[in-house]
Amino acid sequence: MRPRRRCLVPALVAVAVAVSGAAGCGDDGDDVIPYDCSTEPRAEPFVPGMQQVGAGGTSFTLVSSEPSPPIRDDNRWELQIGDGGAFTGAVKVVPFMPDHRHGTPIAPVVTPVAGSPGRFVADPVNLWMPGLWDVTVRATPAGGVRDEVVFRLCIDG
Ligand SMILES: [Cu+2]
Repeated sequence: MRPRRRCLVPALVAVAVAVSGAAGCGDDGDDVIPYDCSTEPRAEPFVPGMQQVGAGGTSFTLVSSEPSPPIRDDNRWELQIGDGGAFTGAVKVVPFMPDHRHGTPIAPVVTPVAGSPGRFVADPVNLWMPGLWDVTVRATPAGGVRDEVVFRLCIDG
């Protein structure tokens, strides 16, 4: 089901509005376009420790979210790449709204957790609009082949 839109703003304009912080369509706290995740069959329910395996065989675990479940706005995610703690390399997190064809104006900063191989923190995961989000987690091991998964989550609002 596609969300009802109270106003039709091209995605780029909506992102620009979000970046500028100006009140506008869907940006003002009192004027959020509502979205009922209980009627969204495409999303996976958020569960701490939820895991997916990429086409290349790499496991991706969404260990935790703060807040939990993720909310509309900034979230801090902890991720585990690989099972054996052997992963070293680069991790990228890319949130995207497939229904609206836009991402997020604030790129998550992904930082390895010292002393915990394969463990990363992504902050902020800025899910700024209620609705369906595809959050791609992409891992490129040092000297290896890139693998990725998509966590498809619904943000109530
Ligand atoms: Cu959107």
